[in-house]
Amino acid sequence: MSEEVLNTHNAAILLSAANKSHYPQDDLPEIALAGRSNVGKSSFINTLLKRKNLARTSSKPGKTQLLNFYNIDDKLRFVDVPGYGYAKVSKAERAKWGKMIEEYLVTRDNLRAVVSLVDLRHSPTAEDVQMYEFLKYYEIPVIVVATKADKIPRGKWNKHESVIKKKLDFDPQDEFIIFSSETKHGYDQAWDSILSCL
Ligand SMILES: Nc1nc2c(ncn2[C@@H]2O[C@H](COP(=O)(O)OP(=O)(O)OP(=O)(O)O)[C@@H](O)[C@H]2O)c(=O)[nH]1
Ligand SMILES: [Mg+2]
Repeated sequence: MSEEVLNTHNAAILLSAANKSHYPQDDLPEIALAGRSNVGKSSFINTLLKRKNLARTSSKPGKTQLLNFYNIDDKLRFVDVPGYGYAKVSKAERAKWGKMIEEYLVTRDNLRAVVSLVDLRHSPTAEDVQMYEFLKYYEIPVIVVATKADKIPRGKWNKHESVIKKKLDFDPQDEFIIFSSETKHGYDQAWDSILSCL
């Protein structure tokens, strides 16, 4: 369990970066959070760190514009990646976003795994599929977290999981976690998977 390995209370935002020149320069392992805007990336970080508002969450999508690096007990970092798929974003902004994410995912030696968040309620979007394919192509370890599980009855979880896996062409070697930031369902499994990637 996480508490034996890391003091998760000792967590704080370290810096925000738009490009490589701003990334922290050391060799601490990093876990990045990727997913559609509003899927619950920041909430996932807050839940894992048992904090209400360390990573800023909002009901207004498209808020996180930079890569936000969170230091966890000087042993690990979470990197909150701005969400994709927000409609009210210009073509130019979208291209800039793509470059920023790609630069981080492809060149960052510290990166140990990407937590790819999808919404358990819905079939993955084209961009969700694209992100998963991208990670597989670059052989970046990926943990798929299907969140907002509290919003559908437990009896339907399996069916929704199957739909998501099918659409993603999910690799059975990867971890798939049903999660809720509301109920904390999946908390232990999420920490176990993350720690096993370090
Ligand atoms: N019911 C429920 N609501 C959630 C859950 N996770 C996140 N939310 C809500 O969904 C909204 C968006 O959550 P965020 O964590 O800000 O999403 P994000 O992926 O960081 O969004 P961007 O930073 O815009 O990309 C907020 O209103 C959260 O409270 C969950 O597991 N269950
Ligand atoms: Mg966010």
